[in-house]
Amino acid sequence: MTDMKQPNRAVVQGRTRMTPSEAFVESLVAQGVTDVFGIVGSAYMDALDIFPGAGIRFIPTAHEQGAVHMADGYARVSGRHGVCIGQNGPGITNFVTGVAAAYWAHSPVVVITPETGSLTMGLGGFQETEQLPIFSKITKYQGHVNNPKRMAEITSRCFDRALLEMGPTQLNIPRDYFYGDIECEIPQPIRVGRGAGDEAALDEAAKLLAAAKFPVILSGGGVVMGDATAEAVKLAELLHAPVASSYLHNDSFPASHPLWCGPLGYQGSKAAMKLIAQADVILALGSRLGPFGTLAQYGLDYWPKNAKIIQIDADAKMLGLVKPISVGICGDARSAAAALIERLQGRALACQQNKAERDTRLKAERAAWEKELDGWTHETDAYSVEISARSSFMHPRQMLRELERAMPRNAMVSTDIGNICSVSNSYLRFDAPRSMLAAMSFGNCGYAFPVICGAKIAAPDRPAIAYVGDGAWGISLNELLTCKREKIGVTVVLFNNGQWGAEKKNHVDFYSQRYLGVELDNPDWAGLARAFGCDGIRVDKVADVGPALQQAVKNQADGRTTVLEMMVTKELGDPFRRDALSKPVRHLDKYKAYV
Ligand SMILES: Cc1ncc(C[n+]2csc(CCOP(=O)(O)OP(=O)(O)O)c2C)c(N)n1
Ligand SMILES: [Mg+2]
Repeated sequence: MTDMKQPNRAVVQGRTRMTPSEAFVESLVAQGVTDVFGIVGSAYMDALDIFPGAGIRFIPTAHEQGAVHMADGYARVSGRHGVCIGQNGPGITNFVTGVAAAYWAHSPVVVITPETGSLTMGLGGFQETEQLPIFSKITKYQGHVNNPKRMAEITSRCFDRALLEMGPTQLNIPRDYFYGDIECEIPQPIRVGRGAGDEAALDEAAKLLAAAKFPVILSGGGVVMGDATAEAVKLAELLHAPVASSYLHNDSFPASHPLWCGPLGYQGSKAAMKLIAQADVILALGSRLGPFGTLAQYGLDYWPKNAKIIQIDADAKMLGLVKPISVGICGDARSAAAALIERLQGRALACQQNKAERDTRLKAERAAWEKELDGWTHETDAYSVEISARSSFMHPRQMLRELERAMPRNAMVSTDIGNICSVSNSYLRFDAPRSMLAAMSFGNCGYAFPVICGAKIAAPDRPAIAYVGDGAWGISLNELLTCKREKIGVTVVLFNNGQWGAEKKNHVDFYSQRYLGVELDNPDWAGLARAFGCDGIRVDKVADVGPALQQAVKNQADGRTTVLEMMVTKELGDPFRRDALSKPVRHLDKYKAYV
């Protein structure tokens, strides 16, 4: 017998007799898995038992939703699979929100769902539900082990497909199929590169860029996921093109670069919006051009009506889906950008002629936006001015600017869904990719904290910070238990405004301040963190923000999580869904007052 304390990462070679549990675990090792998140359950205990021998760490979480989010954060930061597992039935249904979030974050998460036993399925025994239909619309692939002999094959396919399609896959395993004797070979991982895309389309794109008088690059999540930052920078420099980031992908272009303009979309950069509005050619590099991300903001309807759009995306189905395009290229952002550089280098470019003039415009827009942000210390609408006058707490924008100043190098920041988290978009700047972990298009409150925990496990040496509103905190704070037990040292910047602010803003703007279900009655959050065995610091002065953040980040080195309870006023920034709300209309007499 081997030493139980010594993990062995060498995968068994050739056709070999083993149990399905062994085939499953060996397949995880073959795919490079070192960490699995979940809550323990009898359904898969036979496999879990041998994780230590395979060198796989099991990270027990407080809630299965937390486990998926952690796997998501882990995947987004490492570029490798995130993996989660749970008990059949309720453990698996607890995964749902996390899987939907990972789907829209394009995270290669493998969701392992042990199922009720094959011999009792349909009889309504214990913890039984059909687990495939539940995830059918939020996974890229669903593998069902329909015979224990296929355990290794189907397990491996779920891993291959998660990376191929950049999204969650489900591995569904009837729980009795972990037992028995099988003979099988552990498959090698299959990794397929997409390359740069169609030659003719690349030629056409190069022609448009060479003729462009005001090209603008829109760098998207594909630049981050495709490790294409260096190519994006080179292409931007070649064209001397301003670079806007797509919504919530602020880490897709280095903020310290002179061509950086900041993000488009909700609470994004006016400089980016005003510059892209002038473009005659837009190169959308690694972006699906999601509809929410290009909505008008600050009264600026900035998406140019007549510009030619070149769209590069690794998923062919995204090309031209949302915005009309001139050229669509299905390719990896890095290879496609390199192919364009090759075609444009040494060629006469129309945009070289007005380079100086374009540069002046770029610098002016950047400077104007910074100046505006410097002066924008609080919200100026009537509600915000009145409500904050009654408070001695910090203005959210002042606090966010201060956090920006104090942000440690190479930090990873996750952001939740809420009014202050949204406003933070203007103040989140990164030099490295895989640094911004926003709740993406699924938009669920409760995302940021577990995600940063997973990110920290993937990158223990990087500062890990979550921005969370107090409402969203109530959904997710249970994972403090995991931080304490597993010694995961992260920093939670908790915005205490005593309300579900983002929704309250709709009451202010559209429902004549008829507040319903938006007030919170908070405990002492910093004290509560200490009760969990973590650190808690209450901050109510702007001058204390930086030192508190530095202290909290220092605590991370000792595996200590700190909650910074930021006392802020109740003022509120622009609403999320101005696009989707309208003033109430009531026809029935009994509701006539509700307008
Ligand atoms: C799981 C989930 N439930 C409800 C919502 C709707 N929602 C969006 S923002 C928001 C308020 C967030 O409040 P808080 O976390 O306190 O942040 P704040 O807006 O106050 O900054 C709510 C309830 C959501 N996005 N996700
Ligand atoms: Mg709040």
